[in-house]
Amino acid sequence: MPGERNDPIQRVGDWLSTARRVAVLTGAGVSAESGLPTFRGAGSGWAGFNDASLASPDGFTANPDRVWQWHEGLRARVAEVTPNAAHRALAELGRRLGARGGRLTLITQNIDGLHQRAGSEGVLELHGSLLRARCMACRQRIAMGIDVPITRTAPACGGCGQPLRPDVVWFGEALPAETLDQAVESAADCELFLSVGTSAVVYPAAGLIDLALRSGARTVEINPQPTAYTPRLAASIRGPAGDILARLIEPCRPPHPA
Ligand code: BV8
Ligand code: ZN
Repeated sequence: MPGERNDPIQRVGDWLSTARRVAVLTGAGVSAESGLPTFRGAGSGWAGFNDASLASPDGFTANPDRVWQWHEGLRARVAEVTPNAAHRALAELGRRLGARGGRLTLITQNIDGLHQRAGSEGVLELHGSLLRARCMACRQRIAMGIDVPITRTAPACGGCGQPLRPDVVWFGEALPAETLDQAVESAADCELFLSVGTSAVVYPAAGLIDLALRSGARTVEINPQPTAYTPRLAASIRGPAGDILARLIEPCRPPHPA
C-alpha cells in the first residue's frame, strides 16, 4: 500500500495507533515467557492434555480424583509464575484504546488466568479456566484462585454433593456459548485482528482468524514460527510476543502531559 512502511512492526504499530476496534486472540505462546509450557512445537510440555483419560468428561466420571489431581498439578504451576511483558502490553493496549474511545476485545484459549492478573478486563476465556471449578450435575461454579490450596480429591459440590470438575473445555466439549458469541462478534466487527502465540490448529478458536479475514479486518500474527494462516495475513511478525507487543504499542503511547 502506498505510504505504508515496509518494516512489519512499524506498519502494524501504525495500524494499531489509529484503529478503534481491535480484537486479539492469544494462545499458549503468550504464557511461554512466564515459564508455562506450550501444547505443541518446541517447548511443549502439557503432556497428557491430549490424553482423553485425563482431559475428558468420561475420564473424569471414571476417575474424578485422578483427573482433578492432574489439573491441580497445572494450577500449582500457574500459581508459581507471573504475567510477562506480553500480558502487560495487552493490558496496557486495552487501557490506551479505551482512553481514546476505542475498544480491545481480548480472546484467549489459555486457561491460566495470566491476562487477568496482568490487569486485562473482560477477557473472553474460550477454553475456560483452571482458576474455577464447576459441577457437571447442577452447574454450580466456585473460584479456585491461586491462593486456594492444592487438593488431591475433587471437592464436593455445595449444591448437590457431586464431585466438582475443572472449569476447562476438554476436546469434544462445546465452548461456553455466550463467550464464543462475543468472540465471534468482535472478530467480525474489528478493524485489526492480532493472533498472538497460537499454532491456530484448535477449532472453533482458530476459526476466528478466518472470520476476521472474511470480514475485511487487517489480520496479523505474532509467533516465532509460521502457521497455516501465515500466507493469508496482512503481516506475520516472527518473534516472541513479549518483545514484539511492547514495541507495537509504543506508537499508541498517550501524549506526555504538558
Ligand atoms: C468442539 C483445555 C464441538 C483443556 C484445550 C478435525 C478438524 C478440525 C477440528 C476438529 C477435528 N476433530 C475434532 C475437532 C474439534 C477439536 C479440535 O479443534 N481439534 C484439533 C486439535 C484438530 N476442537 C474441540 O474439540 C473443541 N470443541 O469442537 O466441540 C461441540 C459442539 C457442540 C457440542 C459438543 C461439541 C474444544 C477445543 C478446546 C480443547 N481444550 N485446552 C485442558 O487444558 O485441560 S485445547 C488446547 O489447545 C489449549 O486450550 C490451547 O490453548 C489450545 C490451542 O493451542 P495453542 O494455544 O495454540 O498452543 P500451542 O502449543 O498449540 O501453540 C503455541 C504457539 O505459540 C506455537 O505456534 C509457538 O510457535 C508459539 N510460541 C512459542 N513461544 C512463543 C510463541 N508465540 C509468541 N511468543 C512466544 N514466546
Ligand atoms: Zn452440583
